Amino acid sequence: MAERLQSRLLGRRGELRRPAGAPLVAGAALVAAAFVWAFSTGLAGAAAPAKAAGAAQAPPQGIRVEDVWARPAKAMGGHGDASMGMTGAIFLTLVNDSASTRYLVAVKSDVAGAVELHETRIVDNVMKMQPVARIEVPAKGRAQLKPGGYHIMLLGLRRTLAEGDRFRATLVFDDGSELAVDVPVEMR
Ligand SMILES: [Cu+2]
Repeated sequence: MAERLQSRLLGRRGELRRPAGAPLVAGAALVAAAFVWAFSTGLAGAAAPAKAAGAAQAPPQGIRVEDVWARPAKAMGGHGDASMGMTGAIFLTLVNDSASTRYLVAVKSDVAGAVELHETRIVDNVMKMQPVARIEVPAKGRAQLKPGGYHIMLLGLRRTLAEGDRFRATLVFDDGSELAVDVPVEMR
């Protein structure tokens, strides 16, 4: 089915390509191709077993996740630029029982084209989000990712996150360790 869609889109790109509209058409074709790609990988992801993502890294020592959830995100909903596609956010609390400070440095998930660590700050009475390189989880302490503060931003969602859905995300720490979490989509 994905192949059929793709050839149809490629055919359409061929028909539409003409010198006058070349840049615009190329852009539209790129967007269309991205949709097909997201659609086909979404199908593949649904069919493949969860462990197909590759060799598992060692889990972080003494780190656990509490209270993880993601906001429902519909097509064209959420915050962000519509040209980026749908956006979503994951919130959680990281608990560090070890004597070493750990840093969350990245998150991976098949549901989004890109995943970033973000911080929401009030600047001159305006709420702004900005990417951060890492989030500290202090030794014998915790880091709370919550609305209005740190969060995990899902950019270019490949599917709608409906209330009651669950999806997989993998947290990556500064020591190379990884922790897979099962994220429920909840309305809070
Ligand atoms: Cu954000």
